[in-house]
Formats: sequence, C-alpha cells, structure tokens
Amino acid sequence: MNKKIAVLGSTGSIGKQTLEVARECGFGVSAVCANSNIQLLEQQIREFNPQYCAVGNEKCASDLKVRVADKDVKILSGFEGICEVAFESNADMLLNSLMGKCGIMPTLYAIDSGKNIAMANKEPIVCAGEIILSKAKEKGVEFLPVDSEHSAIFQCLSGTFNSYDKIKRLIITASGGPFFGKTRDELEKVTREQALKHPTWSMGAKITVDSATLMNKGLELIEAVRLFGVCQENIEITVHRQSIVHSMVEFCDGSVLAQMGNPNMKHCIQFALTYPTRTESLCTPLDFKSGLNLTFSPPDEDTFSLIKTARHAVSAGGTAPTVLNGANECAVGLFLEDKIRFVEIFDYVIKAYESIKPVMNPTVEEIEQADRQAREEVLSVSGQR
Ligand code: MN3
Repeated sequence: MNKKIAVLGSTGSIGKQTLEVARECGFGVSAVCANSNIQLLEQQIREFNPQYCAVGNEKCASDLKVRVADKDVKILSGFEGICEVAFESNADMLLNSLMGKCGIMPTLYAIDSGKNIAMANKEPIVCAGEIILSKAKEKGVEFLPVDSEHSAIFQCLSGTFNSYDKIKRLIITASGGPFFGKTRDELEKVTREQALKHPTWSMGAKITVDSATLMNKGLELIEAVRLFGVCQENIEITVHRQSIVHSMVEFCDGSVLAQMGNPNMKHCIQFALTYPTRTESLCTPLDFKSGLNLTFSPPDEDTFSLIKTARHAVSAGGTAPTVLNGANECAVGLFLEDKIRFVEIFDYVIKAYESIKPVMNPTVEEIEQADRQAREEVLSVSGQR
C-alpha cells in the first residue's frame, strides 16, 4: 500500500503506535507533529522523511530546525503551524491523536483539504461533533473512529445491511479503571500515582485519569451519540474488567454483535488506516485455549457520577458537552499538578457544569467561549484563582 498519512500528536502513546503500524504496513508519512518532544520528532523525521513537521512550542520548533538542518523537511510552529500541516500536507489520511479539544480546528482544516480522518482525539467530537461530521459528509471524506469502543461499534455495524437503522442499543465496555469497586470514602484518600495505574490499557496521563473517574466513558458516550446517531437512553455502559470485548451492538431482532481482541490500540489504528480492507497484524492474537473468562457488571454511577452528568449534557445539547469537557480538562490538569484531590475532580466539574447555561447550535467561536468559561469556573470554584 502506498497510502500516505499525517500524524498529529506523533510523540504521544497513540502517535507512536501509529508510526509502528505505518512501519509494519509500509505507509508513507507526510507529516509528524507534537508540542515539544523534539528529540523524538528528530528520530521520526530521520526514519520517515516527512514533508512537514509542526511543533506547538515556538522555541522547540527553532531548536528542531537546527537539529534537522540536513533534512528536506518544512518545520512549522505554533497552533497555526499545526493547522497548516493538517491542510497542506499531501497525506491521504490524517490521524488526529492530539490531546483535548484543541484538535477541533486541525480536523476541520484536514477535512477541508479532502483528507480522510482517523480520529483518536475524542474531545473535538464531544464539543464540535455536529460541525465536524457534517463537514466530513459535505466533503465526502471517510471519518473513522480510532477509540477502541467506537472502532468496535463501527466494525459491528459494517456487516449488516442498513445497520444504522436497525440498532436497538449500543453497549460500551469500560475496564472500570484502577478504582473499580471503591466507595466515595475510599476515593477520598487516593493519590495521583494510584490514579495513573491503569489495569489494562497503557495511555497518556489525561485519559488515564479520565478512566479512573469514568469520565472517559462519559465522553465516549457522547462520542457514540455523535458518531452513530443513537440517543443516550439507548446506550448502556457495562464494566468488563478484562478489556477483551471492546463494545457491542444490539440490533432490533435482539442479536448482539461484539468485537473482541487483546487490549492493544494498534488493532484500532491499523483498522482505521487500512479501511475498508483488513491486513495482517503483528499483535498477539486472543488465546482461547488457556481459558478466557469474560465478565460484565453495571458501573457504580452514584460514586462515579460524571457518567450521569455526561448523559445530561448530551441530552441538553448545544455547548453543554463542551462545558462539561472543558471543566473536566481543567480539573484533571489541576489534579495532575497536585493542586486538587481526586474526589474534587467530580465536585468541581459538576459545580462548574451546573452553573453555566448552554448555548444552542453553537459556532466554533461559541464552543471556544464555552470552553474558556468552563475552565474559568473550575479555577474559581477550586480557589485556584
Ligand atoms: Mn476508549
């Protein structure tokens, strides 16, 4: 295959795995992009010879220019540089694995330039899913989910005629995170180190904390509403500690399809990059001979209350999901800086969410504004400002 990809967030967990898949499948890489890890960017430029590289941090961008002066690569900087790479690079597909809602504009630019999108960055779908997906439809580009749950649902829907009209329920699986079974009292004392220890998936810090609060499932629920057009009442979340079943679809006839595999993001990345075909994978296959026990149980939504807030936000619509997401990004940031405790993430996010009235049918500018307002509210209720 001589497909060319552009990777936003190429030094993060998903970005690195995407480049491994590119190496294994023989894809070209037209662009790499990261915020500041120029040591790794230099290695990536030397191995993949991309046409463009965008570096978020200006100082790091100038340092990188010096380091790769012998290479024929155009180095761009800042947020504008990331957007320019998304639009200008000659890739067939853009894989977006940026962190947080900052991925909205680069995604829109990539769609505008006619690139297919492999989306690992869930916050833009949560905040601006309607705008992004209608633009993708208008431009006729493929929009493929890389998040494992949504990749699973997409795969389950691929085999049935008129499948989207026949969905009865989506069942999203959750690992339960490191604090599964803990009560609110027990959560009072948990530390940052404990929150960063995920039982099954290896991921970046922000999403690992989201998995510990189960906010990650809240965001994924909103993401599923946007991607598959199913209302939140018809989406169930189930705790599945083994992370083997990546999600399921129940159809109108009561039949349930599940997609399974070992918990390895390279499966989902490879599926998106090679779609609509399937290619050989180097990932370890499931081993049924040594015994496989699959368990499912409902999540504790009273303790991990952000799931309920996410259901409320997606039903409220407009900028409500943006407010929830912005408040959460800010609170998780404060927790990672040791400025607030784990349980305070729930308290401050919900407080901020409840105090801001959503704007309906928002523009991208109004989404940005709602995001800023939510962050300011968290800073103020947590006494950090
Ligand atoms: Mn996921």
